[in-house]
Amino acid sequence: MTTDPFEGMPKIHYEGPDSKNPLAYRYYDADAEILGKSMAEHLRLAVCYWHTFCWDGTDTFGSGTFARPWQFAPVTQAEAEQKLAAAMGFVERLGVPFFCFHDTDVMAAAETAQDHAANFAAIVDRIEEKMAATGLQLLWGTANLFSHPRYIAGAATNPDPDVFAFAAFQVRHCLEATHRLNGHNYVLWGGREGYDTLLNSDLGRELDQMGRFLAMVVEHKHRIGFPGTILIEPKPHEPTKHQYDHDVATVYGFLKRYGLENEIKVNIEVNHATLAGHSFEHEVATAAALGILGSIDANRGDPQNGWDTDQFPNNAAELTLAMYHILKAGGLTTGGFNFDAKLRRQSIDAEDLFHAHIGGIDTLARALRNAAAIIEDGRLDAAAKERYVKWDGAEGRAIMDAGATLAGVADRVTAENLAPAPVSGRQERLENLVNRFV
Ligand code: XLS
Ligand code: NI
Ligand code: NI
Repeated sequence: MTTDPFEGMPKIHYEGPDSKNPLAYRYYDADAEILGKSMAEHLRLAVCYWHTFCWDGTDTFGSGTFARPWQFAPVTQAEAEQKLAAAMGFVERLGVPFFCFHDTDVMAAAETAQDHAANFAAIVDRIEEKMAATGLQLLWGTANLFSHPRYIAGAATNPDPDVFAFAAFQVRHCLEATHRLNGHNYVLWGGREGYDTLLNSDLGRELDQMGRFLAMVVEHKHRIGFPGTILIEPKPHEPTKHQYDHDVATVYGFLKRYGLENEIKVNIEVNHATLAGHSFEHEVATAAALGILGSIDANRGDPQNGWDTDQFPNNAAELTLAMYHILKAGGLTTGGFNFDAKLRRQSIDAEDLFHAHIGGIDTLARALRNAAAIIEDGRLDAAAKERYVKWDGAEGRAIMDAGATLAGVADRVTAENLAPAPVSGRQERLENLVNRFV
């Protein structure tokens, strides 16, 4: 069996917007400079292991449809190595710098803790060699704390402390491996950290368990000297009825409560934002305002379907405002854009993997170009600033001053006969302005 299932597939290059070649970028020009940084530095693109190299097309109603020889859960070390070769061959051809994985995506199957540690360590050695040979980098690692039946009732929030311990075991190994592989971040998505019914769940106790777990992860990060960022990935539900890391604002409240707001940031996934009833740009703007913007899982939902369809992004207009907020926040630092996205089940050709990623990358690149043009134009930012101009003046500063009192502020209303007049929010005018750039 060949170790390179993409033999014959070309390396993907930028050919510009007029190119008719479906296997070329039309907007993503890695070295092109946008607002003082290359597109590659802005986007920090990553391919994910789980959807792109593990999921075989299985859905609730049917079995796998992808006859890709390397696309199955690896049972043996040889299979794990075959998958690794396929994965790195693909990422290299796309010309993106990063990849992401769950521990269980990359390693040979394991039932016991001993086997888990041994099998994971064996493949991490190979990953390290591959990274050295190819120059590819790890955007983030994460432990799968939701697929194995032991996590049926959650990991850290499980009623059984032995399951908490098992989760600690997996995260310890995965965090240490991520450190060894110079990963830029470590992600925690609380897949089953929530409940199916409140009839059997002690919500307060489970939140305390989760707070404890995260504090331990942070303590271990410092103990081993991992310089990357710890990220929580919010999602409102699925597979649970309710997930505790519901959305960015909920995560921030949780971090505050457990004193972790300066230690942990968020990995925002587009489809999770929309499942929570928010726009993606709302989640980005909220994280930026709270100082916890970390990284992005790029994908999209289906407006008619209420689940995490994880499709590849294909609408640059829709992503432009989110990109605008990311740029205004100073960009992603240790984070990047990871394609947590999967093909549709009928996209059975290996070549379909290329089209999906090329389309997603070009969509992000186009949104980045649009957002940069809006910033260079300056009118949108000026309009928003103009609305608050009085807050920078004497009246606003007097209110924000720590010594200001309700009575003192109130007295000014009568003393100065205040009669503030409403001002237009000019929403349609601003919408038209944005539409000039998308
Ligand atoms: C699932 C999540 C998951 C995380 C990593 O909905 O998006 O894929 O990104 O565990
Ligand atoms: Ni995700
Ligand atoms: Ni998701």
